[in-house]
Amino acid sequence: MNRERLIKTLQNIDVTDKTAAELYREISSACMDEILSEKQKAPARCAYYFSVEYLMGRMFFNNLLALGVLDEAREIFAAKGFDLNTFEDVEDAALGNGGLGRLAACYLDSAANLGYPLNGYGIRYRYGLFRQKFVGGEQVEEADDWLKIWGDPWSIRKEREAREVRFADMVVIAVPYDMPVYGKSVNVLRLFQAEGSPEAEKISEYLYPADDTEEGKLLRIRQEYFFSAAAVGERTERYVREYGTDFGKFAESCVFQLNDTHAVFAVAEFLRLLTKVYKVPFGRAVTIAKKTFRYTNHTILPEALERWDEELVEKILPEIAGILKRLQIYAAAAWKAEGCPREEIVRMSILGGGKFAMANVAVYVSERVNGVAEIHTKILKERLFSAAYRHDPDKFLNVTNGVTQRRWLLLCNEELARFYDERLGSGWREDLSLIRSIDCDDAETLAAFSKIKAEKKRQLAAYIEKKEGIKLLPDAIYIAQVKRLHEYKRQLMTALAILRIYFDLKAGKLPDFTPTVFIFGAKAAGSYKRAKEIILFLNKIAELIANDGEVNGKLQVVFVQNYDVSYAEKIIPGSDVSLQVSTAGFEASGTGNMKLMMNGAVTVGTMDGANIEIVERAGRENNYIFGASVEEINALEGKYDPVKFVKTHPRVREVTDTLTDGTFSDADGKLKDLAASLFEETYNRADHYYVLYDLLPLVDALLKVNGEYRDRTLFTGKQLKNATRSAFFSSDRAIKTYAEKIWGI
Ligand code: 26Q
Repeated sequence: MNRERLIKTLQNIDVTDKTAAELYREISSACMDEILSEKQKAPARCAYYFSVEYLMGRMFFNNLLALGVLDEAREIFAAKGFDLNTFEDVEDAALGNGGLGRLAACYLDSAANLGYPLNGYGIRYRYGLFRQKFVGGEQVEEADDWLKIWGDPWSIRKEREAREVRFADMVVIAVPYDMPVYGKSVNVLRLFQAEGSPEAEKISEYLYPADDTEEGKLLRIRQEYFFSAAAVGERTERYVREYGTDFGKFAESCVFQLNDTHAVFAVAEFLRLLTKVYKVPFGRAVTIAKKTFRYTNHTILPEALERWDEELVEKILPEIAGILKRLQIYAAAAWKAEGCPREEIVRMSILGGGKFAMANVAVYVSERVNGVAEIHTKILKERLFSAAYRHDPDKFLNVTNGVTQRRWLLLCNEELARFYDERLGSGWREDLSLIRSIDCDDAETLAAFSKIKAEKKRQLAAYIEKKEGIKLLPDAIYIAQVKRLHEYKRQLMTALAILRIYFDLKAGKLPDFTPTVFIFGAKAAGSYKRAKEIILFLNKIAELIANDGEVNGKLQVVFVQNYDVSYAEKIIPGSDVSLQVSTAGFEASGTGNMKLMMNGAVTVGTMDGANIEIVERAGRENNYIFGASVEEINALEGKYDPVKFVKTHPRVREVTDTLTDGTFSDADGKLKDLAASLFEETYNRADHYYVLYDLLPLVDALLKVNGEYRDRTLFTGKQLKNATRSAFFSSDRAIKTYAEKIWGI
C-alpha cells in the first residue's frame, strides 16, 4: 500500500454532482485498490475462523483508520465541502446477532493488526439481522436490506473460485465474496453466497435472528453445512494440489477454529473428503482431524446447545450422518479401550437419544477446547463437559474474551484517545497496556477526563434526539444496558428496579436523588415472545415516567430503536454506568461490559462472566457488585419459591403487582405472561433467573451509585480507573493467546 498515492487519489476525487452513495463507493474503491495492491506471501501455516456470524458494523471508518488516512481524508473532503460523517448513514454489515458475531469481528481486526495469518469463513447473508422499530412500544421487525443503497464496495466476488456443495436433494453453488481485513497483514474474510436455483438461494438469504434456539431446523442445518463444506472443500483441495493426498502435513498448514458448534459439520465433511474422496483410512483421518480442529464454547444455556435429529441430517446429508455415526462408534471404542466408565462414555457421546450432540463432536475432535472467561471455563470443566475434562484435562483452557480498542476506543472516542496521546505519546496505540500508567489521582487529569465524559454524553444526547426524537435530561447520570434481549440478562430485573426507584421518588423517600437516565438498547429474537414482552414493559415504564410531572425531571427511561454496532459506538462512550446484571453462571463472558469499561463507565453488575475479571483488575471498590454468586444460586436450587419470597418482601411485591393490576392497562394483558414467568412454572421454573431474589440488592447498588456520583472527584476517579485498567480486555491480548496457546501460528 502506498499512502502518498492513496492521498493523491483522494485529492483527485471530484465531489460535484455526485450522490453520497456514489462518493462512498468511489472513496471505498480507492482504498480497496491500495489494500489489494499489497501482495501477500501465503504463510506456511494459517488459522481459519469458522463462524456463522460476523457483526462487522461499518467498514468505512475502520478501514480508513487502518490505512492511516482517516484524519487526512476528513480534511481533504471537508475542503471540497463534503463531510465524511455523511457516511454515518451507511448501513452496518450486521451479519451477526450479538456477542459471538461481534467477537469474531474484533478477532479479525486484532489478528490483522498484529500480523497473524487468521482468515475467516462464513455466510454472506442477503439480509442481515432485522431492523427494529417500536410501534406502540412493541418491537416490529423489518428486513435488513443492507446492500440496497450503499452497496458493498469492501467485498470482491470471486466467481472463478465458486464451488459446488451437494445435498441429497439439491446442488448449491457457493460463490465466495472476499472482504480484506487490513493491518500489519492483509487477511481475508471469505463469505459464501448460495446460488444456482431459487431453492439454493434461500440458504444464504437470512441470518437466524436467534441467539437461543429457533425453528426452521432444516434450513439451519443447510446453512451450517453449506459454508463449512465450501470452506473445508477449498482448503483440502488446495492442500492436495500442493502436497498430494497423503495429508500427513495437513495439520501443519491449517488450523480450523470452530466459533461455537455452528460449523461442526466441517468435521464430518473433512472426514468424508479424506475417507471417501482421497481414500485415507478412517482412523487416520480422525487422527488428522484431531490435530486440525479447535473449539470455543460461548454458551451453556441448554436450549442453545445444538442437538440435531439423526433423521433430519440423514434426510438431506446421508453421507454426513453416516460419518457421524461411524465417528460415534470409533470414539466409543477408543474411550472403552482407555478404560472410561460406561456413564462417562454416555455423557461424551456424539449420538444419543436419536440426536447428534454437536458440542460433543466438537470436544472429541478438537485438540483444544476453550471457554471465554475464567468462570465460564470452570463451569465447562465442572459441569457441561465434566466427563471429557476428566478424560482429557489438558485439552481445556480459558481465553477470556477481548474487544478491539481500534473500534471501541480510537474510532468511537477520539477525545479519550487524544487524552492518552497528550499524556503518553502515541505508543499506547500499539501497546494498550501503557494506559495503566495514567495517574488517576491527579486533579488536572481527572478534570480533563471528566470534561471528555461530559462531551461524549452531550454527543450521545444529540444523537438520540436526532434518531428517536427524545431529549435526554442534560445533567444526569447515564446508565446503559445494551445487549441482546434475553431473560438471563435480566432486563426485566432492571425494569422492576426502575419502578421501585420511581415509587420511592414519588413517596419522597429519595430527597437527594441525582437525575438519572436509563438507556436501553436490545433486539429480541422474532420468535422470543417473552423477550418482546420485556421490551413492551420497558417502553410502558418509559412512557409512565415521561408523563409524570412529579418525577420526569429526575428519572428518565429511553429504549432506543435498532440497537446495532454503530449505535453502540455512540452509547458506550456516552455512558457513566454499565449494567451487567445476568444471573450468576449464565453469561459466558460478555464483551459490552469490556467496551463500557474501556470508555470509563463503572459497572453495576453480578459476579458473572468477565465482570469478575473486570473488577479484579479495576478494583471492586471502583465498581458496584451485588447479587447472588454462582455458589449461592446453586445452593438455592430447589429451595427458592418466588411466591413465598414476595410475601416477605412487600417492596418487591409492590412492583411486580404493576404487571397485573392495570398500572399499564393499555398493554392489553400482554404483561401477564411476565408475571407468570416470575410466579408460575411455565417453560421454566418460576423465576428461573432469580429476578426477584436479586432485585432489592440491585436497587441498593443503583442508589449507592446515585449517592456517590455527587462526589464528582470520587466518581470520576472510579471511572478513570476503570478506563486505564482495561488493557487486559483488548482483543490483541486475546488473539495473542489464541495464536500462541491454541493455533501455534
Ligand atoms: C443454537 C441452536 C440453534 C440455533 C441457534 C443457536 C445459537 C445461535 C447463536 C446459539 C447461540 C448463539 C450465540 C451465542 C452468543 O452470542 N454467545 C455470547 O458469546 C459472547 C462471545 O463469547 C459472550 O461474551 C456472551 O457472554 C455470550 O452470550
